[in-house]
Amino acid sequence: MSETLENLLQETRQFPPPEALAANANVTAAAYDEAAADRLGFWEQQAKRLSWAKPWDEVLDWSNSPFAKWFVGGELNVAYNCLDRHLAEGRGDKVAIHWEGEPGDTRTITYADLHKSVCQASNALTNLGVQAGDRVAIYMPMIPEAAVAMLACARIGATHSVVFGGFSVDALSGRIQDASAKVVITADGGYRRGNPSALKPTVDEAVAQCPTIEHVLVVRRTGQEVSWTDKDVWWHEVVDAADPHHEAQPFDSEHPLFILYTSGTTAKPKGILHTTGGYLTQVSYTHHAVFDLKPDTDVYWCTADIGWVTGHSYIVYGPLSNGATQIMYEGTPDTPHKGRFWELVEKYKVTIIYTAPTLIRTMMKWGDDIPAKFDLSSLRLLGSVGEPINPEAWIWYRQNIGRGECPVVDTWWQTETGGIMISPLPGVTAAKPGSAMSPLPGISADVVDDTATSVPNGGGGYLVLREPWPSMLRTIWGDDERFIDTYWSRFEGMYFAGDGAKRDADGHIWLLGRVDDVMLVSGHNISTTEVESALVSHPSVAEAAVVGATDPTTGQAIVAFVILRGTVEGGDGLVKDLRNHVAKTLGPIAKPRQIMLVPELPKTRSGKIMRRLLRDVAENRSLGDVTTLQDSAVMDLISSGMQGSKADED
Ligand code: 6R9
Repeated sequence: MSETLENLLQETRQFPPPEALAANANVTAAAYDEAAADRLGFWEQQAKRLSWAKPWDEVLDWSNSPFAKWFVGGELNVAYNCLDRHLAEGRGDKVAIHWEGEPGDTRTITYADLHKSVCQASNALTNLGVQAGDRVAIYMPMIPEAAVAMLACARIGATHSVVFGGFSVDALSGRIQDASAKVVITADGGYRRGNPSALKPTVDEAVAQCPTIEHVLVVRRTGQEVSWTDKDVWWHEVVDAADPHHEAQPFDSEHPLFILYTSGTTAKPKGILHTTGGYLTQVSYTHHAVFDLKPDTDVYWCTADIGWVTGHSYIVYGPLSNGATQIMYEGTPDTPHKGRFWELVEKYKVTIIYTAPTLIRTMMKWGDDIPAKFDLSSLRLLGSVGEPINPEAWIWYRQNIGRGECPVVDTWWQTETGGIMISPLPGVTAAKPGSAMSPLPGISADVVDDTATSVPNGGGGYLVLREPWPSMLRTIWGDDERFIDTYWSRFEGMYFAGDGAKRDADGHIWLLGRVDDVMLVSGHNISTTEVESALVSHPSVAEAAVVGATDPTTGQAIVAFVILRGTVEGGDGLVKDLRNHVAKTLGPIAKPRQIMLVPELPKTRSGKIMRRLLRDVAENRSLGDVTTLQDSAVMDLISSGMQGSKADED
């Protein structure tokens, strides 16, 4: 990307917080002032929301940057903070998790129940020879035992590495080997799309390539037949029989809590390392601040999988440290019907939901009539994470899920940042649809140009973080050099996130997608996000992905892949209409050369659009690696459609 990113999309709608929410908000505008006046003092205040066995001597040691130490010398136990503390305060009978299996089986788990299971699992892991500092791989469906396994590791100081339950043998064995894990915790399988989906065979194959694994701890979920080796032990035999008493030992604030791998598209996955005190401080505070959680009355639901950072920070550690009551759902949103999510909101009277733009756009495609069938009146706050949310999807979410009343918080962060960094505060911010708005109190985010100079309002460039933050990654597991090269070498003294962003006329931040995806059309840098948002603002469009394809006259030309809303019919007339709509919304420079109407888009398993594959299609190349794709058949569908279409030039 050269100097700046073009700033094409204008959005003037703005939605102030509901008065009642603002009047009772957990966090008010004063937090911005306090943090601005004394950033470290502010984070110290937030750390005090937790229970520490030993206080820290120093808030931040940045002398060996970019290797940070937060709350230096302090000691705490993460599981104690998520469980024992609530029991000690008389909240043992409060529901921690309303779990719903895909087939409709349910479990209600109180904080006392969860504490007991975690203590038993801690003792069982200790009996299997796991000690503080050892690594444990977790490869599980979305069942309560996944959270129990993570918390048990945290409790005994073992570092967990959760691997998404849909990943392949190679992905699992590569991650086990990289971290030299000693134990894998898994299940026979889980339910997905109405059927049991096996996990154990993948683990068996992976473990055969991983000599460091001493034991495999297996939860029985589906009852599928499994083959058994002498390393395997059943969870119901060793955990359920274990002593329910376990004294949590405090660990150093910088003790490694977990490794989570981010899969770049081609390179070897990076093992992002998070530690104890700073991580818990920030995820706990941001969950309290951004979701305005009232633990006594709210029913919170984050729809992410535990295999992603969102599941770590906003299913397990943030909500449980705050004593939340939450929903955990095993399956897919369309099983057995497309209203399953809204049925669950109605059933459990969910008040706060946190989901991804991909899901919101899928719901738009399925049609407004589906959520309209359910009573969603319990909802009071809606969150979004994972990709830029197009303004029209934001509005759809607020109108159709939030009755036109609920604030929407668009939260920007990454596996590497550990917790939310840029987001509205629901009781303070008058949010604009499509904007993550402002850095949270205590966070120094900026948008800079090529020379690391802040861009003025109205300009676009690179999103950077200028100051360290408590839940920042500490390194890439086993590769400090790569940590420095990847994140700290593009701009001197700053963390570069890899995302493009712009600042609007009021200084609010808009995420514009990965800088690798930025298109260069006749000398203009155009963000994929803005063109996609312009397409989604057409009433016929539910979802869009755009890429820059090599073009003899303009350098790159914009090629768009579009999914229509439920009942809309495609055709040449519509395609022409869409191209004109983009030109009208963003200017002629952004008019797509070509628009393909497609039934699906290629997405990663966490729901992010894989533009790389679409670029291959648009440039008629053979497809690269598709193993991280959610559904590889999608690409065949798109490629075959593409061959039949001619470049549709003006
Ligand atoms: C939490 C998570 C991180 C990347 C990030 C950015 C994109 C996430 C976003 C967003 C625009 C938001 N991203 N949230 N883009 N607006 N609210 O998703 O972590 O899986 O590591 O992905 O996701 O591109 O850099 P992770």
